[in-house]
Amino acid sequence: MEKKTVMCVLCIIYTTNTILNSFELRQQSYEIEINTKFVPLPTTKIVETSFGACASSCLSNGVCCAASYHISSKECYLVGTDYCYNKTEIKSDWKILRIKLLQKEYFEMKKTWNEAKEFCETWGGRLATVSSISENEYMIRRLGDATSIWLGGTDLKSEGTWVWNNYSQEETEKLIQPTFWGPNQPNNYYQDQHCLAFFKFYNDGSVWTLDGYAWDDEQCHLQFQFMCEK
Ligand SMILES: [Ca+2]
Repeated sequence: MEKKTVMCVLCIIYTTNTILNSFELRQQSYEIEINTKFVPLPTTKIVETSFGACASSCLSNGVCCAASYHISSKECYLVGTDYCYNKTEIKSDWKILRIKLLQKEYFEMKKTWNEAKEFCETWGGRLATVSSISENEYMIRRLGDATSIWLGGTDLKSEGTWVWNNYSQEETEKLIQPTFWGPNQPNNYYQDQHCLAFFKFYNDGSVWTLDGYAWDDEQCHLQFQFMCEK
C-alpha cells in the first residue's frame, strides 16, 4: 500500500513535468492553484480520473485556457479562451491549471508601426504577438471592421526573417513561429513591406483568396489600427 502511494506520487510528478514541457512549447506560462474555480461558465464539463488528466485535456484542446478539477467528484471543467481573463472565486476541493495568456488590447486610433510600438510601450506592454492558432483566432474575433491592424512582427533587420520585436527583457527578438500569412503573403510589395499586420482579405473568387483576416506584410509608414499586449 505504501509502495503504491509512492508510485502514485511519482506518477503525479511525471504528469506535471509532461504538462510543463508541453506548455513551454506553447511559449506561455501556467500556474496551478488550489481551492479556486474559474467563473463564469460556459465551460466544457468532462469526467477525468485525475487532475493531471484534466490538465492534459486542457493543454491538448486548442482553445482551452484553464482547467478546473473537483478533487472528490472528479469533475473536470475546461474553460475556453474567450473566458480566460475572468476572475476566479474561492471554492473548496477545487484544483485549477490556469494558462496565463497575455492580455490583448485593440486600439482603434491609427498610427504608423513605429508610433504604435511606442504607444504600446508607454501603455506598459508591447505590440501584440501570436504564438498559436487558437491565440490567432482569439485575436481575430476581437477585431472590428478595420482593414489592417499592426502586430509586433518585422523583417526590417533582415529581409524575409520575421521576428517579434522587443519580445521580452531576456530575448529582444524572437523568430516568428508559427505563421498565419494570407494568400501570397509576405510579398514585400514595392520591396518596402517590413511590418506585420492583420489584413482583412476578401474573396474575389480567384484561387488564392480567402474571406477574412490573415497576416500581411505592409509598409511600416502607413497608419493602421493596432493591438498591444501586456
Ligand atoms: Ca504584403
